[in-house]
Amino acid sequence: MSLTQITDRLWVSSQPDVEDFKSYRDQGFLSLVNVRPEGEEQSQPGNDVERRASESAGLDYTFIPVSMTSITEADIQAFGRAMTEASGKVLAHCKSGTRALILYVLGEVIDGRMKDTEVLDYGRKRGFDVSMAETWLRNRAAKRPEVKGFFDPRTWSVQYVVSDPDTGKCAIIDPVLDFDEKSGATATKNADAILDYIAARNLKVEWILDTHPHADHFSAAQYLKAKTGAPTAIGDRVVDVQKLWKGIYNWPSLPTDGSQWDKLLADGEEFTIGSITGRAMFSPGHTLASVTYVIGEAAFIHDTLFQPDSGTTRADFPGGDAKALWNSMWAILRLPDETRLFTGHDYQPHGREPKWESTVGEQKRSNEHVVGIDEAEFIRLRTARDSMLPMPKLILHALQVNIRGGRLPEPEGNGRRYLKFPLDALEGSAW
Ligand SMILES: N[C@@H](CCC(=O)N[C@@H](CS)C(=O)NCC(=O)O)C(=O)O
Ligand SMILES: [Fe+2]
Repeated sequence: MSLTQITDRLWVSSQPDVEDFKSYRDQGFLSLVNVRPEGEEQSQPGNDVERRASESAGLDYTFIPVSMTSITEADIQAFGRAMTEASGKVLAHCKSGTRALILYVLGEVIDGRMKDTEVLDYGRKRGFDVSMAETWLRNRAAKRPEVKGFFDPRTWSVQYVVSDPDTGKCAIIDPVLDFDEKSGATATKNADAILDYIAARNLKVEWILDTHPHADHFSAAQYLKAKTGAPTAIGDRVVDVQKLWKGIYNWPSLPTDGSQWDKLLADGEEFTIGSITGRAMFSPGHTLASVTYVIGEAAFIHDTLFQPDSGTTRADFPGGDAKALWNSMWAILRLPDETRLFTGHDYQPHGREPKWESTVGEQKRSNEHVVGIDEAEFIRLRTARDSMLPMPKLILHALQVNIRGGRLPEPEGNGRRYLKFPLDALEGSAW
């Protein structure tokens, strides 16, 4: 097995033997990236073995499982992160080394350091056929809208900027306002990263959309509205969520008419992002008000389906319903097979890098909560799993902000804002 040097930092190779990991460390490698999905071949050691062998050899380890046809921008971002975070030489491998090199060159093209016309030659000079990278770039150029995901590792949330390449108009979906529950501090790091992206591309924000009132993070909708002037919107059933939580918080002065948003979208209602049409598709189950945004040939499905290796979302919050979730999930799966699906969370099973894009076809082929599962079985497995899950740590913090469209509580006389917690109001306690 030979290593091929790509840059002064990156080497790629075919499947290495875990016995050799220590010698790689001795040769100055500090980081190992495995891009092979589990079970490609019987002889491959697999993620767990490689992770343990890396740790004991003193190598950082990153797991980005991809097949030639399943590479997404999240994988390319993860590869780039593994490269920038490594403080020295990186060895990336798959079966032959080609996929590892493809992830690298795609990152170079996306970040503007390589031209797409240079890709084939770059690979050939190093002994690899990277024509799949060219195909990937061609497919991407043909897709509308352009979608950029921003992963928040604190809450495992994915925020999106969805833009129309023809007009430079965009929407922001499910932005996160940072909150540190231990200190009570708030910050705008996530939202500012989105604003930086928008400014760098000279995009104009037409909509700030939330898919539902989130139970695990504050929405940054109000902050972004103040910064961009764009209107906020959510599904019109949010009024039912407001009524429900108004009772839980004993909050008589809370208006429950949705007036905290600029626009309430009805089921099927359309909106535009430049020349692209979007549509709100009612998707209850996780919450009473959840919506999927179908924008061009992409759908933002948030907390219905996760990535195919992670099943579906929970349906046990107040107002949640497993049967409604089943119906919502199948309404999404009846979209055309090639529809790109963008999920709202990724909980990184087996320590793989975060991922957020799939297609209807992939979900139907491989999601464990879809394949071979009927409605009764889904409700049974969903309810059984939900009964084991603790409440999200920020549910009581987040709802009182998010049912007001992402507004923090008004400051009190001393200028400070305070949250309020009902005691013994929710099921799902830790004992
Ligand atoms: N550990 C997380 C869990 C958050 C959570 O419950 N997320 C919801 C979506 S808002 C979910 O569906 N989780 C699925 C799961 O945990 O299996 C937290 O405390 O914030
Ligand atoms: Fe959620």
